[in-house]
Amino acid sequence: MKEGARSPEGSGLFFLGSPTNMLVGGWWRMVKMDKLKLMRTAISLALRGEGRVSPNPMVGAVIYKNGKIVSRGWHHFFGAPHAEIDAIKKAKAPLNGSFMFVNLEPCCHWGKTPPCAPQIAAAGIKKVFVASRDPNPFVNGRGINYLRRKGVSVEVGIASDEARFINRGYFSVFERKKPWVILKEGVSLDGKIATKTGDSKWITGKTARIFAHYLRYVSDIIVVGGRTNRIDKPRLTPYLWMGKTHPLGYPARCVVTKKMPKPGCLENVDNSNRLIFAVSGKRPVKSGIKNSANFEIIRFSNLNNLLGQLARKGYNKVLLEGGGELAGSFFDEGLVDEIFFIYAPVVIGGKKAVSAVSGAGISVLKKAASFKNGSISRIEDNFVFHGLRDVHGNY
Ligand code: AOF
Ligand code: ZN
Repeated sequence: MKEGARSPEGSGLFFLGSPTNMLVGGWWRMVKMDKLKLMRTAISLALRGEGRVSPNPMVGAVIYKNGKIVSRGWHHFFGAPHAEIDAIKKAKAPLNGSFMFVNLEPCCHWGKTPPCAPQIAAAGIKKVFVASRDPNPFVNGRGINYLRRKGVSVEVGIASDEARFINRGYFSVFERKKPWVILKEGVSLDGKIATKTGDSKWITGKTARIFAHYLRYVSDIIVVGGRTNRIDKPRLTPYLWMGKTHPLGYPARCVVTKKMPKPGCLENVDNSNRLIFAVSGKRPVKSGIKNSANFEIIRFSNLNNLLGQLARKGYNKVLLEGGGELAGSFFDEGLVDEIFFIYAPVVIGGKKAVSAVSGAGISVLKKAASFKNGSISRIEDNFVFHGLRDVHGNY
């Protein structure tokens, strides 16, 4: 099958095992192996690492033998064994002649952990189904070639769109040299994020806010504008979401501002999540605050340049959380990839009330940022619009 193509449902016809197997296991095991379903199982295992593996990708692996799944593995957290090794280690019986389904090409390089491909070959796995190549230049095709050289067949491309989507931040950093940018807005029906006096707590309901914290949890860095930071003093941590912590203290936080931070304006530096002040302009840093393990001041020339710096620091997925100026600037530069607009059933009104998106805006409608694959879901009284910018072909 062509790399990158979707596989049709149940396309794999495999005759598994010997006649004895047929008698022991039932005739149905001989009939077909549903490759798409097995790959989707691998993808759902990968998602168990959500919020804990970045900047690594989420990876899941299924081992299938004699018509059934004999082991399941995933990359649990950053620095932990890779999915394939987790699955191989958990298997209770020899794996010779088995099939592996994994959503990312097995690696063949030494990172924090040893390479997976040699261990797959050594386990006697006969064929590996890979959803997508690993864009990491240390891997990118070499894992597949290694396996083939060792006599393991490899088929690439099953559910590749789904596999790329779950790791869209990871793919974005390698392919576009910038993180994937998600904008989250909690808005009134008339598109306001605060009243004319600046009152903004809270527009959306409690459960919708828990969902917003889930979005924080699965992001690598949360970005806000300087004004929002000064006025709202948001903690920018997923404190409403009860997920296990990330070994590197993700999500980090980033305040994008024109003003150098002054000592005393850093209420939110006092916890373990890293805080970056990104100050526009190139002049050398003079702020009276020293960089530390948890705090850093960086300079940037434009937002694209800022995103490049964040990608190089290991942040694959950026969550923008306001205010309207910041969201507007990202739209003006065409840098928003995905949005979650959470609408509360209220109207705020007022010319001076703060809009969700300001910036320069556009002058003709055909230039409006539009979204594809939009979906609407309901959280209690709130409605969430989720969409991807329609410029993306492949995520
Ligand atoms: C896999 N399976 O489960 C993952 C892979 O520092 P390390 O050893 O954790 O290696 C990180 C790199 O390994 C990462 O950048 C990506 O290329 C690959 N991730 N590969 O075969 C996995 N997490
Ligand atoms: Zn690996």
